[in-house]
Amino acid sequence: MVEEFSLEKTRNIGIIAHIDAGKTTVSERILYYTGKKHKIGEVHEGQAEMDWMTQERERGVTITSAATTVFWTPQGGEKTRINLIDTPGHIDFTAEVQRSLRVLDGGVVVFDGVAGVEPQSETVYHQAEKFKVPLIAFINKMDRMGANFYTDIDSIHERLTTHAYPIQLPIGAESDFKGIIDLFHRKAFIYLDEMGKEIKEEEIPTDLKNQAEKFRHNLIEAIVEHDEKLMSEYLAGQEPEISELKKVLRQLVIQGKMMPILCGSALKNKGVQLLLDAICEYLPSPLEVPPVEGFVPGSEEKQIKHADFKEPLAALAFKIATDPYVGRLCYLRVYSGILKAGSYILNATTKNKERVGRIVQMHANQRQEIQEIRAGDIAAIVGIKNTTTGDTICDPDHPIILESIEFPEPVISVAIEPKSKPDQEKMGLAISKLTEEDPTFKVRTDEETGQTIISGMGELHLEIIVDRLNREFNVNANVGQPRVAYKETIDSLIESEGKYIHQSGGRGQYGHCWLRLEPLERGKGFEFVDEIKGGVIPREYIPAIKKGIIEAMDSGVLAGYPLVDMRVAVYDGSFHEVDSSEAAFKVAASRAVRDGVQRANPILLEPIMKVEVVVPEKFLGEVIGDLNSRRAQVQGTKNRGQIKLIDAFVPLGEMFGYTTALRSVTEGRGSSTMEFSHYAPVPRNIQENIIGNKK
Ligand SMILES: Nc1nc2c(ncn2[C@@H]2O[C@H](COP(=O)(O)OP(=O)(O)OP(=O)(O)O)[C@@H](O)[C@H]2O)c(=O)[nH]1
Ligand SMILES: [Mg+2]
Repeated sequence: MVEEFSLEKTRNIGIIAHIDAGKTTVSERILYYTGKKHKIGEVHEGQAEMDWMTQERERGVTITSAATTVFWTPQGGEKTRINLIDTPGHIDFTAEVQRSLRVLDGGVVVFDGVAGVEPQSETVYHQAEKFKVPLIAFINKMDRMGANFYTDIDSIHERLTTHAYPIQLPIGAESDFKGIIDLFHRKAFIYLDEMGKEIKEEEIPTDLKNQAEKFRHNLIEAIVEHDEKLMSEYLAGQEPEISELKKVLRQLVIQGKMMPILCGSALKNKGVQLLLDAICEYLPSPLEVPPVEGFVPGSEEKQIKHADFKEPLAALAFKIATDPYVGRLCYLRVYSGILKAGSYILNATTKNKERVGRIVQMHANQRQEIQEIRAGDIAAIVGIKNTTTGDTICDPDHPIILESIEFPEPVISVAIEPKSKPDQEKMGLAISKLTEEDPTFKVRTDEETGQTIISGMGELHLEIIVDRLNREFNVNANVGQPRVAYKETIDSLIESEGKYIHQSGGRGQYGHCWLRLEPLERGKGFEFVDEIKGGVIPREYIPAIKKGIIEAMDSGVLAGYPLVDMRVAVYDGSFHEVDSSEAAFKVAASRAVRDGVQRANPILLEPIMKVEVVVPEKFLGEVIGDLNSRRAQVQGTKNRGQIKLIDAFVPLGEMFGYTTALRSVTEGRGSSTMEFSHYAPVPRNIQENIIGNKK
């Protein structure tokens, strides 16, 4: 039986950062110091418990976020239960970060003590901001050669927020990194043993006293500014009680107005206990975050749900995983009420009623059976069939739909061909399981070539999928070269008639509709509008018309890429008492779309990537020249010491092989990162080429 915990003493937190900042290493230390594990597993030795997938262990990279639950009693505080999610840093797995942030109450953003704020840490920081997830910062790797706490702080101020204040300072750096100063209490903690368990508390070293006083002063001034009572004490020359200052800081963190900065070295076992203290001290409990909002299904009526066991159940499914032992696992964050094993629930998104089988608490890929999940908690249910990521699970008598989770569109694709007939069968099943798990993994059939095309967020993402198909699902397949996932859209408004009429003897076919196709803003996807009045087309055929439109949009007229960013309205048509059918209207609508798109100035869209290149100054000219030849729009350059940062937007199609090219131009000293930004029209001449190649 899992201990019951008051909500006040519960934390739901995520660890987020740029790739390789040390998130998993920090998580492993958390498992160790909280006593969940007695031995530390290292990422680079393929032993980290939170990186449990074979592919993660082989590559030393986190791919899927892993959850666990630990207990920690902070200095001078009460035992607290922490639900922790370790997220991946690689941009290809950004969906894992997004879905985690959507259900978490707080986060720790980890920085590399040498590199400071890196592009992906900027991205996750802004995602956290968007989901209103308060953060504390942990500057890790203080033991590494070149680690510099103070330039890291500058980079946080410059790139993320000026409202970030250290509450600790490091003692020494690089191989001399010895301990940590607690600014509030004016204390130094010196780590004596390798495992970081013997800690000596002492005076701040003399040579750091001035520095510590300066930062302490800044911290306190920043805090009292937000509290009138403390401010007047402070102005009267009296320093407020530390407990009072911490209380205000806690509120500021929770409101997203301030980010405390801590430091340490996870690998060398320094600073993690203090980080755990800070998680309990400054990050919110489920009671301290705004209640979740939703609406009553089928209406616009808003509803809020408080973190309260007594309210009706409301929960969000944020992750589906296939477990080799128990089958389909559905991870839930319960916002209100209690979900009990064996009870009946409503999936308000799909309107399905289902019975909850077993409930399990997850620790990486291990499960512990529990009887219920309470408001404010995270756990998984086993054996639920018709629920996917983003669905709301609720009390059948009190339906509510919570805001779903939005995911980015896949930008890269490969053709995949099973080697034999049995492989073909297995592949279909495997792909449908994988698409259930991963909302950024899509599959479609190319109408012209008949090939199966899988798309994802990047080359690594697809490589991992193909590897899983092979090893987990035993599918042997040939895989093509990665290609850009283009899209098609229209550039002008058009009206289009679609007919499917056969009336020669016996029961005929009669479907007839008029559609208006209209371009939508980039990224808006597809909108369907029903403008039929006076029953020119009977109600029951409208869903079939919508289906026909969606089917036709699967494959555009230029080169067979999916059509997006279109509003389609059905505004007229006719029907026949006997001969009309859903099938006939579906075909009519598909025809109207195909014909209309031809005349509506179809254009090809390509993914544009936000690229950051880091190079030593002397290569700047050459690197920019090379970027320009790749149709880049260089946004600007910045200095970081002797190093230059170049920001640019570059079409994905021009970025294949860039890492290698950059390395050869910069004698191996340049590096780059990219992430998807938006879709934009392909220039005419290049469009011709792409279409030509496809054909
Ligand atoms: N020197 C030093 N190395 C560290 C420290 N923390 C982590 N590392 C190393 O950095 C590498 C990456 O660490 P991970 O913990 O896998 O980083 P991550 O942020 O989880 O990476 P992804 O999940 O792939 O984004 C590993 O080789 C770690 O051993 C540290 O404090 N000091
Ligand atoms: Mg990791």
